[in-house]
Amino acid sequence: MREDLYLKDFLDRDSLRQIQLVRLRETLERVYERVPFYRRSFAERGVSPADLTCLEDLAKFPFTLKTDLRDHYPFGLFAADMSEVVRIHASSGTTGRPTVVGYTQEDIRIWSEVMCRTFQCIGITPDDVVQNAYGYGLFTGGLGAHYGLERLGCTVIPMSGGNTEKQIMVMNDFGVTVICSTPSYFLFLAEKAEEMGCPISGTKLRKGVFGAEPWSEEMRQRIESMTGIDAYDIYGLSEVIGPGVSSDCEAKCGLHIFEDHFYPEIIDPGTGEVLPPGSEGELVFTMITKQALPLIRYRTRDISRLHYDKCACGRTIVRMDRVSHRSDDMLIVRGVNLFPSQIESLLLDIEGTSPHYLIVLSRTGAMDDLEVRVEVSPELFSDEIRGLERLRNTIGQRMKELYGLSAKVSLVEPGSIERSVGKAKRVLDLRK
Ligand code: DLL
Repeated sequence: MREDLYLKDFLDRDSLRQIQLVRLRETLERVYERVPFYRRSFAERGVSPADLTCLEDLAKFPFTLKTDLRDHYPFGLFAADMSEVVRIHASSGTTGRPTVVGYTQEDIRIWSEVMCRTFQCIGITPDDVVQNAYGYGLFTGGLGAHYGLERLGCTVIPMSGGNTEKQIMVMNDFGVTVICSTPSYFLFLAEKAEEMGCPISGTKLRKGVFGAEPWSEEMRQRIESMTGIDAYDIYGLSEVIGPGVSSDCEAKCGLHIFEDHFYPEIIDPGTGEVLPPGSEGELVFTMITKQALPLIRYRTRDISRLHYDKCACGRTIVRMDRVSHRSDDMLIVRGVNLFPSQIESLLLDIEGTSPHYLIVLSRTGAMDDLEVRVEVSPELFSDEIRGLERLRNTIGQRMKELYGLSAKVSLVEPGSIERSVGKAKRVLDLRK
């Protein structure tokens, strides 16, 4: 146990707010002095760091968008000299240039601290043998988790993603007790382990640290019942630090934000107005201790809620709801707004489906076509045709009842939907 780091999650809220205010002021001054973009955007808003007298004053300051990072590609928003920058990571968007982020030595120290606190939240100890199957490389998952695990004192196995058969061999032979990966990759791994005749339930694995992509509560339950492990959600994004922004605790009732480093707000994505605690809206973060790339009011596009009441685990730091969708992943099908996560919850609530699915959108003339492709369980697939017919009708009916949409439901063979080693692709939109 890293008592020194652990205690930071239990500060009384007044002291925490005091710390946040001091750090926020220092950060505003830092970017104002060092980053021409911020000097300009503050001036356009008619504000300067001196206008911050309390935390709520942050609402007067302008937002930072992903496009601002792209426009200043690669290092234009850095607030540290390149001689102080010791690491670069990048996240590849779907189009164009990647978003580039940088870290000083101190940033790396803080990143390992928040990752260490993440693992402590989940109940991982130095006795654990941890298989880190997040990708090592420009993606922040691999190295981010790695440094945190070492700081905690665990035995880390730096597997990275892919090479699934070897992952299963290592898991068995090295007595792995914890795995870190995307939830979709873990499902793939569990399936492969079953095929190889060494199911996860027969290993020492007890906990999974899953994140980097949206996954539903229904998916958590499926993973836990299929494999017998405890599944935890961790959240983060490269622009803020990587993984280590927030984490489930053992009470599993929201993710604790390490708010002595990342100051959160929830805004109305339409108007930009700050919403009161408990409201659903877009998460915005200001990094109050980062040196190389402290972004002010960064708009994540991730939708969540903040809860300031004390958690059952005793932690006082704020909790956020799991991110089930982003403001920009909403599908509009024949005028109906729908998120992929809603389809995931619907599918996994029905017996006989497997957690592998794909949403395919296409167009015939002016009409949108929605196809929900889902793998069925092997037992059902080899069953008589009537069972499949019943399942297809149930899914179709629920789609109509819950979302008012008719969809073509395709029940496909186990293993036929493409598996990913990193973030899963759940939507294929052929309309564009
Ligand atoms: O995915 C960092 C990370 C690595 C988080 C490992 C957790 C574990 P990016 O590649 O920059 O960084 O992607 C960030 O992924 O804005 C969310 O939309 C999504 N995301 C990350 N974690 C979760 C999660 C990493 N637990 C983007 N639930 C974010 C839902 C998540 N979405």
